[in-house]
Amino acid sequence: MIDRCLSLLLSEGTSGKRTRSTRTALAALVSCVALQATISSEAIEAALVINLDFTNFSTGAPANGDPILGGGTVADAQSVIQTAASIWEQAFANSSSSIGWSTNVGGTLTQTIAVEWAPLSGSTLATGGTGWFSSDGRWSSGTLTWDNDGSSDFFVDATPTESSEWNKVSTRDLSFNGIAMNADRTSYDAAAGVARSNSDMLTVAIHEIGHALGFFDTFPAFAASDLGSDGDVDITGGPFTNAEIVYAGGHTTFQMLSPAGGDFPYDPGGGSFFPPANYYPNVMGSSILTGTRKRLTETDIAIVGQFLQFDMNHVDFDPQPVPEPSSLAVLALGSAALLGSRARQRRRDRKRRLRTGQA
Ligand SMILES: [Ca+2]
Ligand SMILES: [Ca+2]
Ligand SMILES: [Ca+2]
Ligand SMILES: [Zn+2]
Repeated sequence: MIDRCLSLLLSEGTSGKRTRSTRTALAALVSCVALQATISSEAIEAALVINLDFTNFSTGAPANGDPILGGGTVADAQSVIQTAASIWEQAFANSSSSIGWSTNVGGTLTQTIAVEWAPLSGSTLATGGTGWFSSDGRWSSGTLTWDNDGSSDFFVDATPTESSEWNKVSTRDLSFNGIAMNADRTSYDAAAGVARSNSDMLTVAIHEIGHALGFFDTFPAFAASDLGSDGDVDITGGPFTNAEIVYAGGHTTFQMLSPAGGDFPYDPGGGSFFPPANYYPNVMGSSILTGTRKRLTETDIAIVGQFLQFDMNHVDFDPQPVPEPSSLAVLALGSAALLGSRARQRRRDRKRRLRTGQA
């Protein structure tokens, strides 16, 4: 199937004139790409598909080796962001969503996120958001924008599916309305180097993709998940039924004491950082400590699963990073979704747009 798509593309590209057969070939290519996307989705049993659009990712990107990239490369950064998306997908890979959106086909939700660079003010490392269609509240395309004005420095992990750069992991629970939930999967105490002195790009990417999935209080589906509109998301299904998780704006608000030992986020002896008394332990808290990595916790996943109405009995609350199926499949998925996205944008100009959040 992939070979056939490629050959159609090549024959179209080498044709001098737009003949009838060329148009037929082009139409076949589009449907072929769409079919390919379906096949890929089924292969990984995905109920959440995140298409990252890197079309403009090179524009404004720091040069390879720039301090913003922690000395890494733009290609490494792209790989880190793809890994972040795959972790979110993995959480819901074996579940299905019952949300009543016209685009929810067979319980699978698909979101396309444009990834780009721009100067961001203050301490903002990146922003993530989505617009939505006022007719039924569903997603329009999302955005993920990285700070490139020199005030943010990232650790771009060349091996983003493992966290051997850190020596310790804090894994702890908190009680939410009497329901114990994991709220902390923080790696800390990194060896000297960019992982210790910079902000972990994988963590920031997971956080911002959370926003692009609708994690902010003005997104209709999120707002509806707060029963009583009293500042907590109410979990109504699965192992954490009856949990109530506090939030404000686009972030959870619960904090946790730093792990004991004086080496959080790493041994401050001689360093310029100091361990705070408490911190936001989960990914969707409002800030990240330099020198730490956060994995998705049960709290982050439960909130997203709740407002996107996934079957919470089949959610993976401890998703592990997995490699993307193949770069070719990812590219095909991206182009298929991009075509649809642009068409929808032309048709609908009452789209509301919101950007929110900072890591
Ligand atoms: Ca900045
Ligand atoms: Ca690593
Ligand atoms: Ca509530
Ligand atoms: Zn945020």
